[in-house]
Amino acid sequence: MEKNIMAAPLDTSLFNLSGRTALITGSVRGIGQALADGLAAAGARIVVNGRREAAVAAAVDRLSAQGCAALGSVFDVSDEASVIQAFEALDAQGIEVDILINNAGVQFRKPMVELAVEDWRRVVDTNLTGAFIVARQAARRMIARGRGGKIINIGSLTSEAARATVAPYTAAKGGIKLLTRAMAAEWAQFDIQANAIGPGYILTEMNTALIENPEFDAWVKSSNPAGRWGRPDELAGTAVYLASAASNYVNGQIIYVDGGWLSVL
Ligand code: GCO
Repeated sequence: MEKNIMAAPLDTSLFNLSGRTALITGSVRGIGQALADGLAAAGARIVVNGRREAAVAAAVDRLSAQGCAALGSVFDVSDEASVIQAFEALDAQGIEVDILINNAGVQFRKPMVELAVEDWRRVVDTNLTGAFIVARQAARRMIARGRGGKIINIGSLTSEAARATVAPYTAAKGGIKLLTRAMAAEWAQFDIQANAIGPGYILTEMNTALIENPEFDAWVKSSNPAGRWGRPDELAGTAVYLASAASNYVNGQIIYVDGGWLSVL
C-alpha cells in the first residue's frame, strides 16, 4: 500500500535575505547592479563595489532611493592591497559580509596570435585572480565568525565552451567553474556554500558591440532555444536562491541561465 507521505510545504522564508549583508563586486551597472536589486528585494543590505568613487556613490544612492539598505566600498578586485584595505574598513564599521558575489569582470576581444601578454594578464587578473583575492578575505571572516556564508561566482557560457577571440576571458571563466569547486572543497566544512552562475548572452554594456552587430545578434538568437538575448534581471532569481538558506545543501555547482543554449545542439 502506498504510504501517504505528506511533503512538508516549502518554507518560503528560506529565500528571505533579511539581516544578511551582500558584497557584490562590479555592481555599479549591468549584471552586478541587477543582482544587487534582486538581493535587496529579498531583504539583504548591499555593499556596492566598483573602482570609481563617483559611480559607487551613484549606485548606492539609487538603491537607497528604492528604500534598500546600501553602502559603498571602492576597490579594484585585482589589487590585493585595496581589497584588504576595503575589508578592514568594513570590519571597522562592524559590517560583516554574509554573501559575496564575485561579479566584477572585464572583456577584451582579440585573436590570440595578436594578443599582448599584458592584455591576457589584465583579463585573467580581474576575472579569475580577483575572485580568489576577494573570496579569501570574505572566507577568512566567515570562518572566524563560525556561522557559515555564501559565495557566488559569476561564470559564463565560456566556462564550458570557447568562442574565438576571447581566450583570456574564456580561460578565466573556465577557471571560475573549478575555483568554485575548490572553494566548496575547502570551505564546505565551515558551512560556506560556494556556487556559480553561468549567464548566457545578456543585454549588458560589455556586450554592446555584439548586440549592435547584426550578424552576431542573429547568431545569438539562433543559437539558444529561447531565441533571444537574456536580460540582467533574469539572473537575479538564481542569485537570490544561491544566496539564501534554500541552497544550503548545494555546493560547488554552476547554474547556467542561458535560455537553454548549452543544453541543445
Ligand atoms: C563575448 C561575450 C561573452 C558574454 C558571456 C557569454 O565576447 O563572447 O562577451 O563572453 O559576455 O560571457 O556567456
